[in-house]
Amino acid sequence: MKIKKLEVSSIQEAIEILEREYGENAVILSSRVVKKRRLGFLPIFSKKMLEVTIGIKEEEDFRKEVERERELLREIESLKRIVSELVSNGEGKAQAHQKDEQYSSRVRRVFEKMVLKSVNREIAEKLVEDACGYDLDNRVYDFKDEPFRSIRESFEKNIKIEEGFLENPPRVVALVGPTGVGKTTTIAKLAHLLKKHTKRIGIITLDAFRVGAYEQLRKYAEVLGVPFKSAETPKDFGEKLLSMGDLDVVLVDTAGRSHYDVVRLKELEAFFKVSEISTYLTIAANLSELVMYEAIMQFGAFSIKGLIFTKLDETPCPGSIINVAYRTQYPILCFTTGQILPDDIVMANYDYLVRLILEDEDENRPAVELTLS
Ligand SMILES: Nc1nc2c(ncn2[C@@H]2O[C@H](COP(=O)(O)OP(=O)(O)OP(=O)(O)O)[C@@H](O)[C@H]2O)c(=O)[nH]1
Ligand SMILES: [Mg+2]
Repeated sequence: MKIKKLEVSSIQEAIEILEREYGENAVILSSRVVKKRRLGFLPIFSKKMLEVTIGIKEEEDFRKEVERERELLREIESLKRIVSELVSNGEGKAQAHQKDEQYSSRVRRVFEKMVLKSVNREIAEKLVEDACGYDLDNRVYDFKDEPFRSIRESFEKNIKIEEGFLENPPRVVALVGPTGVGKTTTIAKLAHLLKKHTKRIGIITLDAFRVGAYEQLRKYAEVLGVPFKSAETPKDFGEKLLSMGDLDVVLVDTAGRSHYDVVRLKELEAFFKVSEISTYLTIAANLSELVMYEAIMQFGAFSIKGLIFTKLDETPCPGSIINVAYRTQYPILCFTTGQILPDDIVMANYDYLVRLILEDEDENRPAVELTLS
């Protein structure tokens, strides 16, 4: 990719030049405000301009891009199917199911609980099916073992969890995701846990423009006594990563991007080309499931390694977590359960996941008639 700098008065102007002169062949990599002297020899009368760094793609980039876009299209197609399933799932509820009587009453109760917690009916059915075996004496399908253990076994088969992260973390870990989902807070919580596991860590923020966001993490890094840096351009980022080369793990915080803001997402993508980075998509559990899939589609360009679900304390329907993890087969790294630093975090594990779905936090909720379908 060839790099070129443009001096413009607004980002809009840069986008217009890009579209006019390079069409699809160029992307914005970074931008910064610079002062230009109107009279070269006088320091006054300076004017603020925007210096925009653009990357112009070459043939090799195109080949990779086409491959990536194809991959993305395949993912979009599969996600579209999921969305239409989601929409039609409501209709399916009315259908009686012949299999109903084939299951023991305790299996049906577990199934009902899953659906109440928003696990998709078909996924819930698959999860209970994998937890059951045929009981010849009673002529029904029943759990192979005690219910909790059987469901746990089925979760192990159907849902991926990233294990061993604290003991053996990737070298560079970045959190991306929509605005305000809790990326910065989660970085701070992970930093604390990694430190407890005697890892030598550093933190880099790519969100240096917003003073509040920068200060929030800087102070926390200071409390933990870990090196903290910010990077404003991909090149700068590469250098900062190199300067932290002797550490076990570098945590990278990114500014929240609306997943609808394609230009800013492209900008962020440029940072992720400087090194091998394990990228985790952070999603708030209280978002609607459709918005979760939209975020997965848009951030898909980052080669997502795994998922982080935040704000579990703010949703009565954690079933969406199961649905998303089952359908995407991305491993879950961790959950966050509140605003308190550093405690409100749980590294993903199957026991926790099963409790999340099967435990009643509100036994007084009126019972809802559901059948196993
Ligand atoms: N209830 C609850 N609030 C959380 C949780 N995690 C983060 N928050 C809150 O969510 C708000 C946003 O958190 P941040 O960590 O700044 O989110 P962010 O994704 O870094 O935000 P941007 O950088 O602006 O995109 C803050 O008020 C956090 O305290 C959680 O697990 N539960
Ligand atoms: Mg943040």
